Amino acid sequence: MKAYDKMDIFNEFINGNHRALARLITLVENFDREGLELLSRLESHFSEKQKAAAASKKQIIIGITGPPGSGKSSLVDRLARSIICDDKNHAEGYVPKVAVIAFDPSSPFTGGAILGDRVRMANFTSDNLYFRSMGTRGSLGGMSRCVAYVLRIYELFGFDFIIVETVGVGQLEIEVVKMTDTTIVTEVPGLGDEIQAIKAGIFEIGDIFVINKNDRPGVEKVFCEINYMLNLRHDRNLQGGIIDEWSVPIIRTNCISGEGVQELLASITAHRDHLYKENKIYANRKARLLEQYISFVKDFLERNIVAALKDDDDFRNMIELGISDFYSAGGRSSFKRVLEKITDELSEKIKRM
Ligand SMILES: Nc1nc2c(ncn2[C@@H]2O[C@H](COP(=O)(O)OP(=O)(O)OP(=O)(O)O)[C@@H](O)[C@H]2O)c(=O)[nH]1
Ligand SMILES: [Mg+2]
Repeated sequence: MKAYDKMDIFNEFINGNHRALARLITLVENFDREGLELLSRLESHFSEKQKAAAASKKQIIIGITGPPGSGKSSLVDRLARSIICDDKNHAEGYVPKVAVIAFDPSSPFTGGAILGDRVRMANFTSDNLYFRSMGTRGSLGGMSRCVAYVLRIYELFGFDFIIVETVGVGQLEIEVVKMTDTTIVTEVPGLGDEIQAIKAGIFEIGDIFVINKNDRPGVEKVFCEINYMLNLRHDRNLQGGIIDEWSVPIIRTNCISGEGVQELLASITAHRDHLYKENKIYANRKARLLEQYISFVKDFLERNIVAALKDDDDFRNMIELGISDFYSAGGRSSFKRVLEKITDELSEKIKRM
């Protein structure tokens, strides 16, 4: 790959070059200082212009989450294909741009198609599609921060549909879902009695439910279970006063035949229009920004404090001496000194940021 210098990435990014986009993401993924500076410059470059453009294009971030193997990647592939290739999804001949970020480098679906740091979807590639896969190594804070950056880069690049596919179940999934405008929860028949999303704690935030693999037996049972849970959720929301007139659809899909995919896309655009109509999209974005700051601060403080603690001679000495009782006056005063010292170090570091 041609080496891009900083200036090139900036200009090429503005010109819509996918390789500049890829370079910037790689830099930011590594928390490279230059990459972050570039991102800041892009933020100022785009600010007002980009906000206006995003609003007129109704840019949206979609999260797809659900149990392993439920067909998330297959759905993303189908959706991207439909958005880009199907004339009926093009207003006034405009072909929307789609960007995907996925966490499944080991998935059989995308596996084997790894090209450098990019993974293409096995079935579908297009100039209007950008696909990026991410490893699942590193701390939760670091990873969610990384996702937040990549989403922001996608927004700045001007993609219309930004899709995040999460892995299995867990904390990262919830963190990621909090960063999206529309959350799609996938379920499949035959996984057992319990709806998987309840276990993961994401049922409450699903905007659209999908029952994929509708070619398999047991679809109606899953439908009834989701429907029942949604009614409970609705009742709770009524009591709690959070009334949202969005009625959560449950869509049956089949990724082998493509059945239901158009209906899913229609629900996605309906939810997008709903968010824009009520100006909820901006409230979402503010909430996302808040989460991003909190996640940044947590990650920053944790990393620095833990490193400074482990490095501190007085602290190590306390451990050596076995001062376990840091509630007692003796332990407390030496521990207090350690904390004061590392706080000073940290504030020096912040000044240099
Ligand atoms: N029968 C049937 N198989 C499907 C359908 N959709 C996807 N599959 C298959 O299910 C398997 C898993 O699909 P993926 O799209 O990789 O599922 P995923 O949720 O992305 O999986 P992970 O990312 O590993 O969690 C693949 O072999 C797909 O071909 C469907 O509608 N019907
Ligand atoms: Mg997948």
